[in-house]
This record gives sequence, C-alpha cells and structure tokens, in this order.
Amino acid sequence: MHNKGPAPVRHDGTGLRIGIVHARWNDTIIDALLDGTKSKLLECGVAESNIVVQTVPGSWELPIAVQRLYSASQVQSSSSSGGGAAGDLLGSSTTDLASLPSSATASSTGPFDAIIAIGVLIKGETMHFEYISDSVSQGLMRVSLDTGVPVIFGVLTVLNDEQAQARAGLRPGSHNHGDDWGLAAVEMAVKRRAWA
Ligand code: DLZ
Repeated sequence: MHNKGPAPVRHDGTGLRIGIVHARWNDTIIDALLDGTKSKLLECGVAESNIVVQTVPGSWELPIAVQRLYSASQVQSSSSSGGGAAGDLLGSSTTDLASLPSSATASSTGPFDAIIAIGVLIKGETMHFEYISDSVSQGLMRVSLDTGVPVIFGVLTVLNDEQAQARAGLRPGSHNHGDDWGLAAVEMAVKRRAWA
C-alpha cells in the first residue's frame, strides 16, 4: 500500500529547465519511474525541450554525473558561444540523444533549475547494497548543498524486485514514485528561483 505523503501542490513549471540522470541497472523499473517523472514535469508545464535526460551505468555513478551535468550547464550558459547542446554535457551516448526530441538537442541550454537522480538499488546477498545506498544518498545531498541546485532523490532502495515494482506503479493499484519526483522537482525549482 502506498504510504501517502503530503498532498502534492502543483506548481507552474513554465520556463524551468530540469535535468534527469538515471542509472541503467534494473531498467524495467527505471523506465516506469522515468515515465512517471517526465509525465508530471510535462503536466506542470515544463517544455519537453527543457527536459534533458542522461544515463549512467549504475546508481553509484549518480552523484558525479549530477554534479558534472549541473556545472556544465552553468558554464554553457555563461559562455557567449552557447557551446554544444545540453544533451552533450555528459558526452551523451547515441541512446541518450535518441531519447531526446530534436528540439531539445538543438535548443536546450542554460543552467538547470533542478536535477532528478533516478536509480533502483535492490538488496543482494552481500553488503554491497548498504555501501552504495549510503554513499549515493550522501553524495546526492552533498552535490545539492554544494551547488545550491535542488537534487531530487529518486533512488529506490528496496529489498526485492516486487518492492521495486510496487513503487514504480507496476503492481495493480500501486503508486509510481516517479510522479512525486517530477512534482518535487518543479516545486523546488520554483522555490529556488523565489529564494534567489
Ligand atoms: C554492481 C551493482 C549492483 C550489484 N547492484 C546495483 C543495483 O541494484 N542498482 C544499481 O543502480 N547499480 C548496481 N550496481 C552497479 C553500481 O551502481 C555501479 O555502477 C558499479 O559498481 C560500477 O561503479
């Protein structure tokens, strides 16, 4: 059963630029979470061309990728030439670029207002899960506080595949946590602009 958080407040995402970095481990779950996240961003009015999606191998790589993606978007926005497309910031693979609409690769530039890190860590038989979960959550918090950009914690830390499915809306009646992450990104991005 979905443990209800606070009632989501919908904010206007018009004009926001949102980065998403997701791990490729447990890809079926990731795909569902990514769909939920993107659908809420779009519902809030974030333009598809302002959503940049990048991938990394696993959750362990999320903190460095989020940090570099944000730094590169800042450099890019301050350079007069405009530089390459935002989709190139992490040296995108063909798959990354293919997943973006052509308008995104052509026009999406400027610093991100929020970045969503998505990963699925499933506990195995060793201590691997504990080390990665702890490091990734601390790493993402550090990037957020060091850079001042809201980093949304979209990392599931679950005991098995069934739990992951239930948090990705893949079980009957279950809730997709990606929805919450999309809404949280828009809310935090809007608030960050107000706080600036
Ligand atoms: C190695 C590994 C394992 C065992 N499990 C997961 C997982 O459940 N979820 C995930 O996102 N990544 C996993 N990884 C990969 C690590 O995050 C990382 O990509 C590798 O250790 C290489 O640094």
